[in-house]
Amino acid sequence: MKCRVCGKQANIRLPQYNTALCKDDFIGFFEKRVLATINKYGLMGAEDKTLVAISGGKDSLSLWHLLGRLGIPADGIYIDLGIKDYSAISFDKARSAADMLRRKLYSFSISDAFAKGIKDLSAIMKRPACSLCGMIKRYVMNRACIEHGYSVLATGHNLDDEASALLGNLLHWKEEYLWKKGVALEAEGGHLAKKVKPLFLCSEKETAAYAVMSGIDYVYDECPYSKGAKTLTYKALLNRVEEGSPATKLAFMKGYLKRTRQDEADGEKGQKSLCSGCGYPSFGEECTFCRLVDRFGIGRSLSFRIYSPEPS
Ligand code: Q46
Ligand code: ZN
Repeated sequence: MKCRVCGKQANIRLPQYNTALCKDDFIGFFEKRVLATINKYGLMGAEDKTLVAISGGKDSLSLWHLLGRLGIPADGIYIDLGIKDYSAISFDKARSAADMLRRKLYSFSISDAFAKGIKDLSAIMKRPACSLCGMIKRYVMNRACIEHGYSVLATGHNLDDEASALLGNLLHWKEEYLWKKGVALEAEGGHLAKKVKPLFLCSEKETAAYAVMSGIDYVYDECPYSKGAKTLTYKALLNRVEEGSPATKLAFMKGYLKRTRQDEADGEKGQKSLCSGCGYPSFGEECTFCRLVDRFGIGRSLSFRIYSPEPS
């Protein structure tokens, strides 16, 4: 198998593009495609200040690294879920990336804030760990953006994440979420930072290959609570379809983006009010995060640790 660009031995086969590439040409190809997504969908511009959601895994660290290579300055934010070894190792990887990129890393610890890790917190709240974790992460990261002057929050969601989530929403006809899975969600009235997904059209396999070929040191283990998640079943299903018909996932999500109706994605904006506790958008009198902190009798101000690598 030869590299389509230089004719040397290829390191990766990409049936969805009907091509095979060597390491260097694959890295260039991947970066160009992400840049094309950023430009095509106007994800971030020179005037933006970007914060990247870092989990310590391949997607988020690849994204952070790649933005650096593209000359797009971005700091990182890490949420410590209080899952013993997994959280400690993940934070380590995030900090090493901050050192390498010479960028700031904000962190927020659930255990410090609530004196409980996500598992105990979910048991007390009688809410699945992932649902609670998602709510806390969305809230805390958005607040970090607003309080620290970042206009854009970039996440490492990849094609497989998005396609499996969309399939799940379609299978269960969750119409309220159907049009909210786009590549960007615009900012709102000084309360919500813009959310973007630059890896939206890159598969999990490509992102993993980019991380390995670029020498990015990431945490290999998945979060222990991801096991058994329905999205994994949908991912496996889509991969089987993809094996027989390469590029199906890409066509599925490109078709979705063409049909995304911003008015529907924005539909909820008008229905939201502002939380009486924190002033951030909420569906009720008080937002879910404020109800959570109230339950634990802790204050509403959030404390972030900021890790700033020494300038080189
Ligand atoms: S939601 Fe669930 Fe993930 Fe949170 S508890 Fe782990 S698996 S990290 S994206
Ligand atoms: Zn609130």
